[in-house]
Amino acid sequence: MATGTMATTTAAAESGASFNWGFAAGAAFAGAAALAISQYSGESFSTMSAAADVPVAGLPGTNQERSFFMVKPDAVQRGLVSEIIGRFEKRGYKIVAMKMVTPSRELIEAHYDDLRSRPFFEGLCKYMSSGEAPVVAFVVEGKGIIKVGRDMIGVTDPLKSAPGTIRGDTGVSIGMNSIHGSDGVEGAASEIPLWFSQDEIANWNKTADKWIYE
Ligand code: DAT
Ligand code: MG
Repeated sequence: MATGTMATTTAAAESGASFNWGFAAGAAFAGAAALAISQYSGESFSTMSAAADVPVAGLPGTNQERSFFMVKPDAVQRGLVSEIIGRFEKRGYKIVAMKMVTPSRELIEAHYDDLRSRPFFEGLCKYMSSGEAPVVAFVVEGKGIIKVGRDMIGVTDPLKSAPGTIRGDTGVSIGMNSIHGSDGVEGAASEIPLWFSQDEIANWNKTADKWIYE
């Protein structure tokens, strides 16, 4: 049928009879394209910049609270990146930064600086910066994310983490506990800028928020 239509149109075009129809169709197509372009680059998009003013570390206590998370090498190796990050998306949270990193020893030492005196510090740094697998660092934004993020993760030892939590669902070893999450407002405020520069953070408006926040 399409071929027949094409043939008819071509034959008619050759005779000049379909000029007006062709012009009309062309004009309609051009109009649609112009509309699409104006929607894409027009005011409704360019003025959507309310999120632009959120500071890198977020605004604790508001819907723009932010926390830092990292899928650890064990979970990257086991193919759990999407499983872990998907839980935050499903919960309704907004991901505002994400990258895969093979962290240096220096970066890991700075990240775990408060644990320097602990007996497991050396092993922890060696493991996290071994290079045998990267980590996936990401920043999540949303109401209560610092505490809720920790609740979603579970406690430090996966064996003691409740089923339903990330650690409680994915691991059995304390040193291979799938994910890191900032433990408080201060932790988030230091970890987010340690891992991400300002231009690596996407201050975007999530239109689905109107179905998430009442
Ligand atoms: P969390 O990651 O729950 O905030 P933390 O900050 O006390 O726990 O420790 C950082 C990481 O160090 C933890 O995720 C896994 C490792 N770790 C903690 N306690 C440990 C222990 N007793 N033995 C081995 N590794 C440990
Ligand atoms: Mg911690």
